[in-house]
This record gives sequence, C-alpha cells and structure tokens, in this order.
Amino acid sequence: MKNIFVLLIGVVVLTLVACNTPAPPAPYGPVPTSQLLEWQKMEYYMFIHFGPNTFTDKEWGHGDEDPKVFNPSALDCRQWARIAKDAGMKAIIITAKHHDGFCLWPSNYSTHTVRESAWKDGKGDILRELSEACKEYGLKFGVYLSPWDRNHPTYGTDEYNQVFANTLTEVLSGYGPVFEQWFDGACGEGPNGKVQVYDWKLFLGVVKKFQPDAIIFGSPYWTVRWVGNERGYADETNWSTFDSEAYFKTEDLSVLERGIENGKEWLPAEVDVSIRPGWFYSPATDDKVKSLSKMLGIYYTSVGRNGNLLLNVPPDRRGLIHPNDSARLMELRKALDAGFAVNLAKDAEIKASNVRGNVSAYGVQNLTDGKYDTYWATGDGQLTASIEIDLKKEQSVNRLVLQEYIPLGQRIKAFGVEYFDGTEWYPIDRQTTVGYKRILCFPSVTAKKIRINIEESLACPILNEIGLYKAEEMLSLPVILRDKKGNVTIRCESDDPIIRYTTDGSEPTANSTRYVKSFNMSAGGIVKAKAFVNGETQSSETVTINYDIATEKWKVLSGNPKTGQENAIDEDPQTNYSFTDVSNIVVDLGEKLTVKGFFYLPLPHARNNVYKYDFYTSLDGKKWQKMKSGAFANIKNNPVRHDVLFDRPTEVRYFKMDILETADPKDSGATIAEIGVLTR
Ligand code: FUL
Repeated sequence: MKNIFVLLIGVVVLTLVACNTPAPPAPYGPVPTSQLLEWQKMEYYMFIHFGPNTFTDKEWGHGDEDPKVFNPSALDCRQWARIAKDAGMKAIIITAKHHDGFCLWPSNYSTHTVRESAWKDGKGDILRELSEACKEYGLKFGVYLSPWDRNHPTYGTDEYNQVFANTLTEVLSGYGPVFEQWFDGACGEGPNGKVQVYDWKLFLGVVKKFQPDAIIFGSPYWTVRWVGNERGYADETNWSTFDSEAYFKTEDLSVLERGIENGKEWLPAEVDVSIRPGWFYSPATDDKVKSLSKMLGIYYTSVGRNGNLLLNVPPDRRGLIHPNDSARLMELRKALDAGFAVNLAKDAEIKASNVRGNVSAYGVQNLTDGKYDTYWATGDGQLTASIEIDLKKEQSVNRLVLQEYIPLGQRIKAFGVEYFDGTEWYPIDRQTTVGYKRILCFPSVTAKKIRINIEESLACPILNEIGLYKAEEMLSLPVILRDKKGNVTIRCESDDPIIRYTTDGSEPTANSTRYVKSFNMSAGGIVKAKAFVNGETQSSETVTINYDIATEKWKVLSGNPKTGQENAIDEDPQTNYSFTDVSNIVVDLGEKLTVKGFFYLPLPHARNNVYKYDFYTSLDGKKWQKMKSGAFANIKNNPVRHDVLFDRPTEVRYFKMDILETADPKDSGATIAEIGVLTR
C-alpha cells in the first residue's frame, strides 16, 4: 500500500514537471531527412579525379585516347584512404567514369575501361580496391559518374539511356554501400554537338533500387545542391532551403551559392573544389597546390558557411597522392585542430535574454555540452534574443562557431556579434544565416564578454552549440606584381613585415635579399617571396611567381582601342578586355621571339570566357600559320589559366586567336583577362 502511494506521488510530480516543460518547437519549413542530417555532419570528404586525363595532361579527355595510356605504376587506394582519414575526412568519392567515358571498373557496357588498359594486364578494378580501402579505414564510399560520354558510340541516341542505367547498376550494386551518387551536369558539346536527352526517371529508379539511402548530387532529382562554383565558397547568406522549380527556370548560379529563404525543399549545398588549379593531376601543377591560407579560407567559406566541403585531391601517374598535396592536407588538419582545440565558451557563464518555458531542458547549458540533440530555444513567437557569454577574464578570441539545430529547420536570418572590453561594447560582425554550422573569423579582440544578438529569425531561434576560439593568426602573404616594363614590386598587408625574396628558385630565408625597392625582371624568371615578422622569428608561406618575357613591346592590333584591348596584355589579372566588336585578338610582339606555346587567363564570373579557339602565329602579320585548334576544357565552371604548348617551338612576331565559341554561347562577345606567349 505504502509503495503504491509513493509511486502515485512520483507520477504526480513527474506529470507536474512535464506540464511545466513546454513541447519542443514545431519544425519550421522543410527539414533534412535522417540521411541528409548524417550527410551534413560529415562536413569534409575527398574527391578523387583519376583516369586517362591523369596521363595525358587533359581536363576533359576526348574519349578517343588509347586506353593503354592508363597505367599507374604503383597504385595504392589504401594510401588515398589513409591520407583522407588522417586529414579528418569522412569519405571518398571517385570519378568512376569522367566525360571521356573511361570506366575505372571493367564494365560490361563499354570497351573503354581498365580492362582495355595496360594496368594490371587489364585485370584490375579500381572501384573494388577503393571501396575495400574505404571500408578498412572507416570511410564512406561515393561514386561520380558523368552522363556526358565522349566515347560511347550510342551517346546522343535513345539507346544510351539504357547503357548509362546499366553502368549505374554496375557501380551501385557491385561495391557495397554508396553514400553519395554524384551526377556531373557538365556537357561541352556546344550548339553543334551531340544532343542527349537523359532519362533521369530511369536513372533515379536504379539509385532507389540499389542504394535507396544514397545522397544524390546533380540531376533533376538531386537531394543536395551544387554550390554554383568550383572555387570553394558558398555565399555568406546560405539557406539550405531551396526551390528547384524556380531555379531550373533561370539557372542563375548565384542562387545556388545562397539557397532560397523559405524555399519549399531541404537542399543543402555541397562545395566541390580542387586542391590544384585543375581537377586532374598534371606534373605542371606540382608547385601549384593551393597554399595553406587558401585552404583555410576555403574551409571557412564552405564548412564555415553551412556547406559540406568535397575537396579534390587528384592522384598522380603512379596512382598515389603526391607528397605536396598530402603535406598540405596535414597542415590544414593541424591548423584546424590547433585553432579549434579549446572552446573558451565552455568555462564561461552564459545567459540568454529568453529561454523557452524558462526550463533547463531548453537552457543555455545545452550550448556547450557537445551533444548534438540538446539545444537552447526561445518561446514560440520570440524571434529575437541575445546570448551573453561572460568569459570572466580578458581573453583573446577570433573565431565564433554557431550551430542551428537543423532537424527543426533553418531559422536565423540576421545576427550581430559584439564584445565587451570591461568598459564598453564594440561591434565585431553582422551576418545573416547560420544553418548547420557557421564560423565567423574576425581579427583577434581582447574581450571579457561576447554577445550574440539574434535580430531576425523566421521562427523561434534554436541553437545547439556555440564555440569561441582563438586560432593562430595567419600572416598575410606578400603580393608580387610586375608591370609591362618588367618592374617587379612586392607588397604585404601585415604590420611592418620584412619581405625577403629570391630569383634563383630557392626558398627565401632570413638571409635572402630584403625587398626595399622594385627590381627588373623583363626577361622573365622565378620570384619567390616571404614575409617575416616579430624580429624574423615568424614567417608567412612562400609566394612563387614564374614570369615569362615582359609585354612592354606588345600591342593589340585588332578591335577598337576604346574597348580596353590593352588590358589583355597589361600583366594585371584584375583588368580585362571584354569585347563584342570583333571575334579575334591579334597581337604584335614588337620583335621576333621563339615561342613554345601560349596561355589564356579567363575572368572569373564572366559568362563569355573563350571556350573553342583557333590559334595562329605569323612573322609578317599577313601569312598566318595555324598552331592549335582546341577548347579550354571546363572554363565555364573552373575559370583558371590554361597553358597550351605547340608541337614544336616556332619563330613568332604576331599571334592571333580566333574565338569560335565562348562558355555561354547565348552571351555575345568574349572576355580575356590576360593572353600571352610562352617562351621559357
Ligand atoms: C565539372 C567537370 O566538367 C569537371 O571536369 C570536374 O569533374 C568537376 C567536378 O565537375 O563539371
């Protein structure tokens, strides 16, 4: 009897507590599926571009290459997996079939595969080796397949759809779980090329049948969206909500960077970018692996802006990740681990202007408990709030991490951050969206308190984690510039740095020449510069520029001078020559030079960068010799410099590029940031 009484009292007390705890906020708008939530938590994973292009120095193979060129001498997928794991990545997605149609597995539906290659006498299967290596290292495995196929004889006919569905079946049914199916949307056929109407319903059926939980990138049935560029950033405002129907009507890429507030679908952004200028390995880019500061920047503008980072690390011709790339990945890991080691908010006293129901279930202690599913929330209808973090003593901080509890939707639309130095409050930053994760980087402040003011939210704000950190400040990099006359100047934004440089290819050290005034390098050469601070105990990364001959004597002969033709040869990548009056550029070098090739630098964001071209040279400006006819592969999505070598060095006084097609044939005219010849 007594026991029953105690039990009854217990039930009454529990009911009372439960009555005082308001229900959790109702979800607002679309929310992620459990697969998408798990996907978002992965944050960072590896892209592998590997295939015949690795051996032919191409970005877009034509599909007519001899499959025998594919012959890695020491391929080791376990090395890739080990590096990915050590780098802190959670998965690997591989180009099982790129635009050249070459299959990295012995497909029954193609004759352009590893089976036809020289590698392992045609007995190898890279998907097998990689999927097993991923399993061994606890990484997820994903597959990239390009619907655009420049090899398959049926491409451009109805028959191709079944062929593609069959290849998709092979990769999705033969190698264990696939966490993400990546469909590449690129197609470089141009207005006169082959037209293929894809049967996306058929392809979706295959994914659903064999990998029902797989995330889908690309296609009308995407479940995550491309971020709209291949340069490693989402917009500062980044909604995971989207409206595909509205987007497909305009295909405005900036909408992909930002998402759509109050969009009716949950379609978060994936940021794909390469650690090198191109997607495939080339020995020419061994010294062009992105710097640590660039990589950190990419991390902050992807993971730090509510996106997942898919970082491409292309294996070399041995079939191994090159030491320059792996070293950079480890540096990045080290910098992130060090920067985010101590959460200063953990030992702080946190107060909020409003707590849902005034109960601890939704209290601020949830913000630093490291548990994903506990959160702080305000009462329904309370759309603004501030959270004050009392650090109790002066602390230097320069990073703020906020996480919204996205299982209940994305809500926050505007927020500001301030710090208190003991006397007064000062603003740090004002921003818009948060989403799964938002990292703000700001110059270090010495603060006693930090306050986050949520100024606007679509429904009551819900945050599950807050972090405050002091990461090591990166030293600004020296900026090396050369004018048309060949005079080199080096600048640096850091406070009072000492800049040292070399011109013999060696690494600058504290003993190298100190930069005091500009110097001439009109004949070309290599400049390496480094900034030193704090009595030269600390130094920046090295910046390297490899110059060709200066353009002092050059003149653009084509087009109207009023359109800024000279910008194309002024050695300043920031200026550009954009024109509609002519469809070529003719340049007089002012002297006869022995030329090995040419380069073209497009302008990021221009729609009419050059795609297909014919390139000619001449000794008299009248009789022209065609040296190259080609296309700058992937210029639309990845507008980086292209170097093109002639078959043999040639004597040249004039050069001409005929522009046959631009990246967006609907846009008239063309744009050139820089163009020039290669003589060294
Ligand atoms: C692009 C492709 O054309 C590139 O070659 C690369 O695969 C990139 C990831 O997607 O659209």
